[in-house]
Amino acid sequence: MKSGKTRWDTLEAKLQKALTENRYRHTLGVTYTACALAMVYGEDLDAARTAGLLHDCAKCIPNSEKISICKKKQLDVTEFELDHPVLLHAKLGVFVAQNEYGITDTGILDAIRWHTTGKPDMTLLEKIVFISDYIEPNRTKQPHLAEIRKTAFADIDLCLYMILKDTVEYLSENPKSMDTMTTSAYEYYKNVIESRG
Ligand code: DGI
Ligand code: FE
Ligand code: FE
Repeated sequence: MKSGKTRWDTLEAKLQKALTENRYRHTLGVTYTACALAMVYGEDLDAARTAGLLHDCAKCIPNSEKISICKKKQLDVTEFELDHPVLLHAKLGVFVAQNEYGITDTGILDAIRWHTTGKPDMTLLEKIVFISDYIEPNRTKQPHLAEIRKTAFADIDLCLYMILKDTVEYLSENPKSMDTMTTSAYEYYKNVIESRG
């Protein structure tokens, strides 16, 4: 007799073990937010769901271990990322998603890769995961959340710009900690919005 377990059950059970309770709750929040955005903008639902579930799969690995895995596996990380381990879980997440969760879809892997900093000219899936990470219902601390949440479902590029603007502002208290990709993502979407006229 079949167990009735779907691949979602298996994936969720594995993630629940790899993450803290709060991180798992956040992960589910990102996942259903990503699914809702995929419905609005016509992204593949299974891809959005998988990327949402896995975006923080490396987040709960202790920082020292994050750094040692990156070095041991010769992952292409910058000195800047090694100095700011908060940034490492995105790149390491790609490695973990490939090696521990069997993900081969490059669109999903790229959405995991860019979910923290964003980047210029993101794919729809990259945008969906980046935005969902910021607006999922368990988030409470960021400014302008109500407006940003509403905009996510109405104007996706404007929403990206709003998030990147607030992120750059938040990080500018400590400008040396800003990754160049965060800055270029912000500049890119600022230009997209301003060139609309
Ligand atoms: O992993 P999460 O907590 O769900 O979210 P995340 O992957 O977006 O990481 C959150 C942190 O990343 C948030 O505090 C802002 C920070 N961040 C984004 N861009 C940069 C950055 N931190 C640094 N140091 N530099 C950046 O360019
Ligand atoms: Fe993250
Ligand atoms: Fe996250």
